[in-house]
Amino acid sequence: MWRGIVPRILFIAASCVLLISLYLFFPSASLTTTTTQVQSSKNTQEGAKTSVHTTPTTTTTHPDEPIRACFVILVRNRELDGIVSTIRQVEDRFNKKFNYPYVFLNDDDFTEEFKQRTSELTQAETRYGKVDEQMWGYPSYINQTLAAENREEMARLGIPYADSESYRHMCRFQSGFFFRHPFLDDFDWYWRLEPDVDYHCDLDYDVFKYMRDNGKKYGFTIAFKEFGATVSSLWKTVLDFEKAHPEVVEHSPAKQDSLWRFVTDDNGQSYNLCHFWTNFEIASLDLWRSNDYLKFFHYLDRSGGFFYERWGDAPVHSIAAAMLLRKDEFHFFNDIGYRHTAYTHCPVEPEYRNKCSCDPASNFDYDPGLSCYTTYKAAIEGQ
Ligand SMILES: Nc1nc2c(ncn2[C@@H]2O[C@H](COP(=O)(O)OP(=O)(O)OP(=O)(O)O)[C@@H](O)[C@H]2O)c(=O)[nH]1
Ligand SMILES: *[C@@H]1O[C@H](CO)[C@@H](O)[C@H](O)[C@H]1NC(C)=O
Ligand SMILES: [Mg+2]
Repeated sequence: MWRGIVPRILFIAASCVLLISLYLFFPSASLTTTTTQVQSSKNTQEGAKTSVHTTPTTTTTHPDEPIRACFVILVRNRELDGIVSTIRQVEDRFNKKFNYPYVFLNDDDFTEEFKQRTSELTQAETRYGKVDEQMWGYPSYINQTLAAENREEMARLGIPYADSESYRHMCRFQSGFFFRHPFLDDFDWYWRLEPDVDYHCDLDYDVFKYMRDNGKKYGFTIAFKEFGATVSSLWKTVLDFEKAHPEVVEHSPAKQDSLWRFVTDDNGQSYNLCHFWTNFEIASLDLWRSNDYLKFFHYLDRSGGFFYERWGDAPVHSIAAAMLLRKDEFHFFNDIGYRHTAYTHCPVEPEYRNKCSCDPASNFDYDPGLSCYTTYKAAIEGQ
C-alpha cells in the first residue's frame, strides 16, 4: 500500500515546486517589455541584458497613475563631456526629485566608458540603444548623386551644416523615427536633451504631470526663425500634403483654433520660418505616433527634402503641431531657463531671481531679428 502512495505524493510535491518556481521566475510573462541593453546605476559593470519585447500597454490618463515619461538623448560617443554637463544640471535642477529614466540613442554603439560615466550621474534607469539603418540611412528612392550635388551648392551659399550628410540623417530621425524606437514603447511623454546646453532654473514640480493634467501636448522654451534656404520647398510640400490628405485636415482643429498663424503670416501662402527649437522639447509621444502625423512625415520623406534640401526637425515638428493641435495644447515653459549655443531663454520676472542662475538681460524672447516668441504670443491670443 505505501509503495503506491509515496511516489504519488512525491510526484505531486515535485509538480507543486515546479509550478511555484515557474511562477516566481516568470510572474507576468505576457507583460514583459523591452529591456535590451538596460543598465541601472546599481549595475554599471554589466553591459547588456536581453529579454522579450512585446507591444506597449495602452495609455491611461487617470490623475494618480504614474507618468510614463523619459529623457531622450540622441548623442555621439565623442560628445560625452557635453552630455555629462547637461545631465548634471538636469539632475540638480529637476530629476534628483523625480528620477525619470534616460534613453540614450546613437547611430553607433555606445562605448563602455560612455555608459559607465553617464549611468553614474543618476539614480534613475539608463538605457542605451542603437538606431538601425531604416531609421538612419538613405531610403531607396533618394538619388544620392543629386543629394550630393545639392549639398555642394548649399555649401557654396554658406548655409549652416550644408555639406553634412549625418546632420540630415539626424534631422530625419528626429522628425520621423525617434518616437518609434522600441526603447520608447514604454513611454507616453519625453523631454529631449542635448549635449552642452545649460539648464538655469530649479524646477520643483513634475513637468510631465503638469503637461498631462493640463491637456498639454507640446512644450517649448525658444521660438526661432529658420535659415530659409534649408527649407525652400517645405511649405509647398505641406500644402500639397493638405490637398492629398483632406481627411487629416478634417481631423485637425480649424485654422483659427490651431497655431497656424505661428507658421504663416499670409494665411497660408508662405512659411514665415518660425519654429520651436527642438533641442529642448517636452512633449507627448502620441502626437508623433498618431496616424495623421505619420502620414505627414511619410509624405515629406517621399518628397526627398530631408536630403535634397536640409529640412530641420524643428520646422517639421512645429508645422505639424501647428496643424494638428489646438492652441491650448501648447505650453511655453517660461520657468525653464535654458541655453543652447548662443541663445538663452531666461525668465525675467523677479520671482525667478532666487531660482535661476541666468541673467535676465540675456533673454532672447524679444530679439527682433531671430526670435518668434512675439509671433507665438500673437497667434495664441489672436482670434
Ligand atoms: N549619434 C549621433 N548623434 C548626432 C549626430 N548628429 C547630431 N547628433 C545629435 O543630435 C542632436 C542635434 O545635433 P546638433 O549638432 O546639436 O544640431 P543643432 O542643435 O542643430 O546644431 P548646434 O547649433 O551645432 O548645436 C545632438 O544631441 C547631437 O548630439 C550623429 O551623427 N550621430
Ligand atoms: C540622379 O541625379 C543625377 C544628378 O542630377 C542625374 O544626372 C541622374 O539622372 C539622376 N538619376 C536618376 C535615376 O534619376
Ligand atoms: Mg545642438
